Formats: sequence, structure tokens, C-alpha cells
Amino acid sequence: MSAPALPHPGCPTSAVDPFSRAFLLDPYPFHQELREAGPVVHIDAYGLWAMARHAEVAASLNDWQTFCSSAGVGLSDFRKETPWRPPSLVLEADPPLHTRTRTVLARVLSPNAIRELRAGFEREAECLVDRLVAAGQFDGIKDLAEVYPPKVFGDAVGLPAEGRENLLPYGGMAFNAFGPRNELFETAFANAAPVIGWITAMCRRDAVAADGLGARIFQAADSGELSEEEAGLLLRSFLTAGVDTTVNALGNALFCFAEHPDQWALLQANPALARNAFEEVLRFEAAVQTFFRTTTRQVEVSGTTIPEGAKVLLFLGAANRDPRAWQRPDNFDINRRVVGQMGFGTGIHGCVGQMVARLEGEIILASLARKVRRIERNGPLQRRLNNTLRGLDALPLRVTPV
Ligand code: OVM
Repeated sequence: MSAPALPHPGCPTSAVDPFSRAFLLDPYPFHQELREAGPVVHIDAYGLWAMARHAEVAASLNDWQTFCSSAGVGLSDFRKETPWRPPSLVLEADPPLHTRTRTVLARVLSPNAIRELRAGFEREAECLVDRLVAAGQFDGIKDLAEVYPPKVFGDAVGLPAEGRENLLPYGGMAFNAFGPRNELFETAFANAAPVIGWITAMCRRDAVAADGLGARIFQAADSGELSEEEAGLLLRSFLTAGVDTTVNALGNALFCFAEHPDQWALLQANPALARNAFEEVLRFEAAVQTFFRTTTRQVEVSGTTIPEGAKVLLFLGAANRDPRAWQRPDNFDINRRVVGQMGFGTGIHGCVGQMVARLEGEIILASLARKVRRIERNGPLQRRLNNTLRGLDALPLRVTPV
């Protein structure tokens, strides 16, 4: 008698639920388990394949022909299920559509455009940090992380001040929607209609300032590169991807330094480390933890055959702590060489706004480093669970001025 065939020959299986509260609260032991299980692991709970090692995550993100985005970059397969909103023309698209839309966004966020943002971003950070340092204690999330990106990125895009409180709930919806329809999803969508209504209203030429990043997307409609409707959907990408991500990254940065006073002392002594320090935050506590791809063909990955049309879950946060790629991966070390961290992804879909995110992170950390000698947690932190994002709901802090 022969042994029963394995359900997925040569492929280890895992019973973990990557969208359970236990996993999202503390993903790192689960990441290790998944990395050690093998280069590819079948997640039985959802019938999907997963990769948690740096080499396979990077290789998949760099092969858009095999690991496509047009079937959605969440658990839902757009070929079988209707997406919750019209698909993103850049995130949820493949070439040639992706090439045309990405070209416009890359131009709007060009090095020159980023250079023009710095002075205003610095002024706003100085003002906010001065106020918080004067107060002596504050909530790192409510009073800093959730204040700065809606203000500076909202201003840069050219959004009206009124209604910006919808940006975070919308991000919460979009990033939860990459996971299964669990309780987190349902809670995020409980009050969806007015939030979607405001976002949709902002995705029009006449809703945004004439001199902002939003208007520059519509200029690509004037030249015939995009239709007016496509321009509106690309502006929606800025509003979806540009706020909740940086809010969580800034909150995670404050968390990292509150937990690692030795690293704060290094940054405080040398604020020029701020940019690399923020990069290390993105490696150590990636705000965006996961993205999916969908296979366009049967493919062999490091000895495992994945069928065509399979959903593949890529653990950016696990790749960022893979001991095969990093020395002492579980140490938060702002002097480390962080090149290759997967928090922004890589390949043709690598974060188009990454230079804006880095600008915000560098400026906030440098401003704090110049004004704050000690930063300490002042009460219990509260995690905010999301199917994709890693971040906090509350981080009470006490700061000692320089
Ligand atoms: C989008 C988008 C892009 C990147 C991330 C993201 C929700 C969304 O184009 O809407 O997360």
C-alpha cells in the first residue's frame, strides 16, 4: 500500500490564521514558524500559499508576470468576487495599464516635487513638536502620528481642511479589506457610507487646490495621458495609501524609541541618523505587514509547485526579520545598513510614495531628536489590529526637553 498523497506535494502546511487576533497582536513568533517551515507554506485555513523568507518575498515581488496584481492584492480574487470598490488603477493593475498610471504618479512624486515639500513639512513638524514638548506628555498616536500626515500630506495634495477626519477610517477600511471578512473587516466597514462619500467627493478636479499634487494628476488628463475618471481614481490612490500608512509608521517609530532608550540616546546625540533610523523602524515594525499576489501560471518556487490562479500571501514584515537576510534581525539598531527592507515592497509596485513617507519620518524624528532628551512610555499602550497594518491605538508618552 502506498502512502496517501500529500495535499500539496513537497509543500509544508500550516494551521495558523494570519488574520487572527493572536497573530496580529504578536506576529513575530508566527513569522519565525512560517519561515522555518519552508520557503513556501500552504495556509490551510484560507487555501492560500505563503512566503515569509526574504529571498522568496523579494523574488515574487520582482516577477509581476507570474505574480500578478490585477486579481487584487488581498485575499479576495477579483476574477471570482466583486471588489468592494472599483479597483485601483495602479495597485490592482498589471502592465500595460499599470505602466501608464504609474508613470503619472511617479512624475507627480518626482524628486523635484519632493524637494518642494520639505520646507513646509519641516515648519509643520517644528510647530507640532514644540507644542508637544512644552506639554511634557502626550499620546504618541492621537497627538502626533494621527495629526502630522493628515496635515502635511493633506496640504500637499490640496485637500480642504474640512473632512480630513475621513482619511484614517478610509485607510482602515482599505487595509482591512485585503484580509478576510472577519470581525476586523466588519467593524471597519460599519460606518462606511459617509466615509466613502467624502473620499469620492474629493476625487474630483474641483475638490482639490489648483497648485497641489492632486491637481498635477488632473494635468495628465489635460494632455490626454489619462481620462478624467482615471485621474480621479489615481487621486483616490493617494488618499488610500498616503495617510494611514505613514500614521502607523510614525506611531511605530515612537514605539520603537520608547522601548529602546539606548537607540534614542544615539539619535539624540546625532539627529543626522534620523533618516536611517526611520528606515530601521520600517524594517523592524513594518506598518504594511503583508500583500498578496495571484499566480498567472503554475510556477515552481524553491522546489514547491504553486498552481495557476493561486493566492500567494507575501509577509513583508517576516522578510524584514529573516535571519537569512539580516544579522540579529530582532535587534532594533538605527546604525544598521537597512538596504533591502521590504516595508515599501520592491519591483514595479514598490511604494510610489516612499520618498514622501521617508521625508515625513526623517523630519519628525530629527525634530524630536533636537528637542527631546528622553522619551518614555507613560502608561499602557494599546494595539490597533488591522488585517494588513501594524500599529497602535494609544501610546502615552512623557518627554524630557533638551
Ligand atoms: C491604491 C493603493 C495603493 C497602495 C496601497 C494601498 C490600501 C492602496 O492605489 O489605492 O493600500
